[in-house]
Amino acid sequence: MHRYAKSKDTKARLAPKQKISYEKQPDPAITGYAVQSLNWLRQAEFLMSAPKLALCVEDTGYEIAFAGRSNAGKSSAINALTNQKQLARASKKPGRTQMINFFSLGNPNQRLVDLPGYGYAAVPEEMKRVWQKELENYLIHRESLQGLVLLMDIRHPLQHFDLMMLEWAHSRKLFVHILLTKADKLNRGPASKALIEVKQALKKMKLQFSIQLFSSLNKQGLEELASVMAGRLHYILDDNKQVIDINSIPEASDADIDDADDDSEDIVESDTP
Ligand SMILES: Nc1nc2c(ncn2[C@@H]2O[C@H](COP(=O)(O)OP(=O)(O)OP(=O)(O)O)[C@@H](O)[C@H]2O)c(=O)[nH]1
Ligand SMILES: [Mg+2]
Repeated sequence: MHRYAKSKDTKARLAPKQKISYEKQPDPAITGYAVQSLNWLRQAEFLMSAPKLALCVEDTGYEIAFAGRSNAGKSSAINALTNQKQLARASKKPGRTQMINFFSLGNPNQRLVDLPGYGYAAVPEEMKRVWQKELENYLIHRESLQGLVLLMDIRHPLQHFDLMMLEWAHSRKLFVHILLTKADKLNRGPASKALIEVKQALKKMKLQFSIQLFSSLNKQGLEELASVMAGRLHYILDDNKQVIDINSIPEASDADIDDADDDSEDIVESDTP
């Protein structure tokens, strides 16, 4: 036993020293589209707040609304996503967002919407009734609404109002992407477990919406959310946006065409061993 321990020690001493790198490696799952989408969302600017549907910005173009229970982290998620500290008003006090808040994304026809939370018990009954009615009106009648980002605290997912919202969205074929927020409140293992459990519960209820972990605090899940949203908002990558006016391209002379052929031959030759 003693001899073995000694030889193991010697072995360790003789082994070549390996340099351990602690540099964060880029996640291969993060695509160029996700990165560009995130950059695009960072252009967000406050447009207006409306207390009711009739006073909202013109119902044209595309918008995505952040919905969920009061205090789930909707306003914080919008701030994290847009990399702006106070774009949407977040607060420890539930019931902070009391209007329908619009943010434009580079142009007024692509928008983010921060909705008041539902299910906050401490709001007076009458006020709650009016809010819920306006929220309902918005969800039912808003034509530019392309879908919801539905936030649920990872520690209390699928509460009564969440289920009502999901059932309703499913019945109307409204797109929903779910965020399990405040994922930083759990360690990585329990957070992954919670994600699996919610996925299974949704599957059982035949509510097959996309879902991810998210933390505004740790900036976890921003790229994934950005690419889902950009897709729904019809965002086109800048490269594809370049419109080429065919008439502005001069006709090529015969000499140009000869040269071009020569170039292509060069490339083929250099690639061939
Ligand atoms: N640890 C942690 N706290 C968060 C996170 N997101 C939000 N919070 C906190 O949760 C509280 C509520 O956040 P808000 O973003 O105001 O929640 P909301 O859903 O907009 O709430 P309402 O406007 O009332 O509907 C605040 O104290 C935030 O700091 C997160 O990812 N991690
Ligand atoms: Mg809010």
